[in-house]
Amino acid sequence: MLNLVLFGPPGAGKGTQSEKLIQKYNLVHLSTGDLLRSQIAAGTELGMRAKQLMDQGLLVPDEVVIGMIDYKLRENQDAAGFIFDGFPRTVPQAQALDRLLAQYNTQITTMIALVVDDAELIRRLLKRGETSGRPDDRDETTARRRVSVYNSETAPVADYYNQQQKYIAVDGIGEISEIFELICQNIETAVA
Ligand code: B4P
Repeated sequence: MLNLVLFGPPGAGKGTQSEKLIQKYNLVHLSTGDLLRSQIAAGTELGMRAKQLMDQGLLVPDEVVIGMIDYKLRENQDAAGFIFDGFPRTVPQAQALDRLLAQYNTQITTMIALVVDDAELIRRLLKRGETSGRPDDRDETTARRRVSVYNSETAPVADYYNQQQKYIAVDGIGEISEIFELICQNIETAVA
């Protein structure tokens, strides 16, 4: 089973690269951002609570996203593997993911971290905001807050996987197709 964590700051290209990876490796795509936006679109109570935090560029509570991933893993027990996009975003989420996967006698194969500098991230988020309609992309203050939340709450997740010797950094600046090739080369080295 191939279980990938695609990691990186907001706007690093996790969603962009995930779309390509799921096709190549036949993986189930679990994006907590997409799952939360579906809850918002459906107008659920969970979605309404998440929206207040997401619109400000803040993280949704761990138990909410862990519960969503737990549900999706149970729903997809026949999958060839998973790509976790935007999850885990905190160390407790990473620990919970290990526990959840252990229930299915599997584990994370590798974590690919997309490395992009803050100025480029802000530029991409604001550019996406011109067309996405996403409230969290709408202004520079919110975009900067998201990058700052990443640096304080999410960056330590890289150490968690580094300690397990599963951390691989990939330069996330350049052509989307070139970055994809680099990611694939690293995955193939990791599973060889
Ligand atoms: P997410 O939906 O995960 O979104 P993201 O971090 O904004 O973006 P991503 O890295 O996927 O960027 P993309 O490919 O789109 O999170 C949204 C919010 O949900 C969070 O802030 C949080 O509130 C909440 N949330 C989600 N998961 C959570 C969790 N686990 N715990 C708690 N809260 C959680 O790329 C961005 C832009 O760059 C696009 O326009 C793209 O076209 C462009 N781009 C991509 N690659 C490029 C390249 N190589 N060159 C130039 N542009 C590129």
